[in-house]
Amino acid sequence: MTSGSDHGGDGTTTDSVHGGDGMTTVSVHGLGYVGLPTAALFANSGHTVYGIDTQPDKLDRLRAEGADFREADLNDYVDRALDTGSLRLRERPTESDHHLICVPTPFDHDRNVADLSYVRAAAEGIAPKLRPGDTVVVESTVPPGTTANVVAETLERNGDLLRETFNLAFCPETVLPGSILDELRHNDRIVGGIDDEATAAARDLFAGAVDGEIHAAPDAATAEFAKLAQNTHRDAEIAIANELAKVARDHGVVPRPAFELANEHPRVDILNPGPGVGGHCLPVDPLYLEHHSDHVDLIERARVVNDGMVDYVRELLEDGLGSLAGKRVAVFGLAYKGNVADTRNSPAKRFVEAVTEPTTKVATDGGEPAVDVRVHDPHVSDATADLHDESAALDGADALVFMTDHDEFAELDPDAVAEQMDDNVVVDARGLTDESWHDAGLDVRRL
Ligand code: SAJ
Repeated sequence: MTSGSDHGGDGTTTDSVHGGDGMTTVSVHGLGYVGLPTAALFANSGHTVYGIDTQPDKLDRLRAEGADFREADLNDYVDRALDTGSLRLRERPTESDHHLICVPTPFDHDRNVADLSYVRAAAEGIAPKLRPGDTVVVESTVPPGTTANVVAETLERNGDLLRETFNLAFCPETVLPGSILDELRHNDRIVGGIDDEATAAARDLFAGAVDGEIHAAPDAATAEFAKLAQNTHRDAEIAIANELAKVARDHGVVPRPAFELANEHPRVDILNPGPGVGGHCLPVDPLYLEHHSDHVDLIERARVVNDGMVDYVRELLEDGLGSLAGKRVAVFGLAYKGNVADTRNSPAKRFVEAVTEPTTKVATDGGEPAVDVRVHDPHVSDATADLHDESAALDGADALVFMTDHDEFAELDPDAVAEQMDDNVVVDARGLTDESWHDAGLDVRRL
């Protein structure tokens, strides 16, 4: 696809005038899986949007091939914005009425802090282009206080304006891999500015583009905290489900049917147990709360419980097989959750490492691992992963472990699976099996 949208070169131009019909210019800094859909959202809402990314390769690919999300409707949505010229790609910041910061904020595990270098770099780039009355909105997940301190100071230090003269707010992204477009358009949003004017400016901007309600926070730090609280709460809820699942099994009770019954109570909603929590949000966001607080306790325990599920799944496998030595294990699912291709922080990846780590290897003449792990994931095309197709993974396997709840796995025929396997151990960490798997002669251990 050739985008007619971007003859403009590198963005050193100042072609960002207010649209005559009241629509404005919006710059989106960082065209990742949040930034690019966000840029398309504003472009398809009548704004002229500059999509800014420091990686020229990414921009070239986008211009040539369009978007390549695993959601066809989202690709069409982005490509439409590129084709009509309402979304223009740039390598460097340009003047704009609004600037949205959508860059990554990874956790720096060595220093035990959020890595804000990309946020700082984006603010440094915006500062010289900022005009009085312009609005800057941080969407990247950040520790409370970042917008009003780090971002405000960076903008002031690198430009000519004092914070009173521009609007600065935080509005957390809400996209859910697998249904990005739907969530982007319909979710409620929270906005919190460094003053009331900034809150109002950010609220008006988002109100014009999303169908959901816009909730004004008293300030930016409250909005930042609310975002972290959402994912921290979910992580802790999954942790209680995981702990209850282990306790249930200790009592000889299969967890999920017990949870379904418990959830009949109007105020009980136990989530699904599983092999742990992956993705780039839930395993990371709770860590951002630890900074500047001595009261983090349960939150930290939840992380430990969820991270420990990989070892628990491995124990279930070892229980079934007796020993892993010399066994062939089919692992179904490498993605961090069902029906997505994303493997970031995936429990499945850690599980594969855990069962093939040196302590479980038995030295052979060739020094090969004694466990033959064959991973199958129809959604993942990760060149670094050693993936097998379904029958190559299953043929002659002693055990099958479900690590991801892809729809394809729920449709497997247990009799055919039993036929293909050598031994009959199945570890189901995702609730994909039912009684018919026992009836097929398989020894199923379920979470
Ligand atoms: N998981 C379970 N049991 C469950 C639900 C999830 O084990 O009952 C696991 C999943 O398998 C996965 C992990 O948790 O490994 C996270 O999956 P998820 O679907 O809960 O969340 P994410 O990380 O894909 O997206 C989250 C969402 N946050 C909340 O639901 C509060 C999403 O709405 C946010 O937009 C996103 O984080 C984000 O960007 O912050």
